[in-house]
Amino acid sequence: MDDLFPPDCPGFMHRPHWSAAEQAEALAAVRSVAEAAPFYVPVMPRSGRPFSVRMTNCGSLGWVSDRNGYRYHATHPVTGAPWPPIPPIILDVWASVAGYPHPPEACLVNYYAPGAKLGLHQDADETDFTAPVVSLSLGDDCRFRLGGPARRDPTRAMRLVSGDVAVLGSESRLAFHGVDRIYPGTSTLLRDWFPEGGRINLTLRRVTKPA
Ligand code: MD6
Ligand code: FE
Repeated sequence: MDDLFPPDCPGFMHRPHWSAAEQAEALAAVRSVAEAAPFYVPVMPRSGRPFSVRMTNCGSLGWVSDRNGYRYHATHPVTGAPWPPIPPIILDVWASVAGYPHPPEACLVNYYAPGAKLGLHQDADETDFTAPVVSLSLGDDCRFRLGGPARRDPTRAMRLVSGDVAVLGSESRLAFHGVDRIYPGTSTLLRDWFPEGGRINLTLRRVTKPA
């Protein structure tokens, strides 16, 4: 069943957040991030198989994947430069929905071209699981899949649309999740930047325990 706002997933929250004007402003900020830190094609640990999603980051730490594994790193794997700061409009979302008294350190920026997807995974490379992961969507709709803390747990699908926020916190912090597919042509927001459209997802995370 699609399009559920699951009532029975403690710690999971999904709702519209950014207005159309805010989405345009956020997209311009993300575009500036990608000018300083270009999208690159990450590869899976061991196999070296490329992701279909392109990635970049902002914040003091960025999430990277290469043949050696997944980790957080302070610099871009291709340019070697520090990641640009997280734009204020994105930090504001964390401040209003995270319920966590310290700022995020990492903002992973994923770009999905129309055929891209992201397999079922857990966000478990952080050391502070008391902070939620806050996710924002811009551009085309997608089908997001959410399960439980074990890979074999049943999953449900829901549609994330441009401007939505989704939060994985408390009992849902380590829930498996992924993106089954993009629905091409459902948004014009990215048109001036990516003529084929697609979707951008931002995931904000606290990586280290605050001192
Ligand atoms: C995406 N999202 O929406 C991928 N992770 O493109 C994630 O992997 C994710 O939405 C942690 C918390 C929320 C998420
Ligand atoms: Fe994730």
